[in-house]
Amino acid sequence: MLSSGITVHSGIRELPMPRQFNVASAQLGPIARTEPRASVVARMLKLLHDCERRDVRFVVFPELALTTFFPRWYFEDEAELDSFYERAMPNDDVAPLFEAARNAGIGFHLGFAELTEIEGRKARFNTAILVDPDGTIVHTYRKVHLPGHREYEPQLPFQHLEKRYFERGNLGFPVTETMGGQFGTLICNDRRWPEAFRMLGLQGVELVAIGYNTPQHYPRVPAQDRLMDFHNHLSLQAGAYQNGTYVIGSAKAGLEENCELIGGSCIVAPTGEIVALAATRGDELVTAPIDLDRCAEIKAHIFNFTLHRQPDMYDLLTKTM
Ligand code: CDT
Repeated sequence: MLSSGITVHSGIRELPMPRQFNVASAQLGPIARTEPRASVVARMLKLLHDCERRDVRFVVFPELALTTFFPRWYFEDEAELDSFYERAMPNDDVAPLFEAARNAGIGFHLGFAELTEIEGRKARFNTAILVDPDGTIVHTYRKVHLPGHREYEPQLPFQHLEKRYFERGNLGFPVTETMGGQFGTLICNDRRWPEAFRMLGLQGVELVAIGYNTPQHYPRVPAQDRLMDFHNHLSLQAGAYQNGTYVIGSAKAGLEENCELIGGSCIVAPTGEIVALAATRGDELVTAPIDLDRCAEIKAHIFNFTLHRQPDMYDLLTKTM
């Protein structure tokens, strides 16, 4: 059944965009510090071809998907640091992914480190884009919640220097109408913050794409190591349910440069149920059929914001503490 009011122009007559289609989470296994982008893109192309075979219309790749998770090192050489960033998107390295996805009519989400210029200075962001099945970038998000620390901390087994290597995203929490629905993005640590999800929920989001790189070991509170996978799913599932939206979480997983990253890539229904789950910590595609109209089961009832939210009682939420 085609139920959306959104239309596409077929040349013959206007067709509504379908709201039921297959989606995928494209988990990536470890990426070595020296692995060239061309090699990573070749791995992504393989997953994209799996998408074609499984009739997938939208696929989510991880956070910082084109390189190793470089904030685990302290770089003194700025040129070396710069080598992990993209100065243009698309660029020659990722052009084959854009082309293959367009030829296959598949939309995708991609996370990468962005190096740009703002008022004559270098600006670095942890960024994600949505590319529609025509190959157009329809949505850009820059990560707001940057975890970790700014300075080198020699006592740690690995660094987490996102606060040093990125500035806070300056694009807000956009939701974009595309592919028959309302799409939004969060990036890794954002998923732990209910406010970030709610910013999307308040705009009627129906599908949230989230890439992540989450170490299994949390050096500051090692007692939490055993809970890393649980907290990942807890956040993704709560965000989905409390906002009546599909969530696709895609990990960079496995033992990357001596740092074990959790997997658990998954597709979550608006009910909060995981409907597809990765079984490995390597390159793996998980897929599920979705029906964006099912978001209304939650949005029109238990979390009907218009009927039940009490925003005038929430003033503390936006006060600086
Ligand atoms: N990439 C990223 O944001 N990682 C963080 C690690 C925090 S340590 C628990 C995350 O929230 O998964």
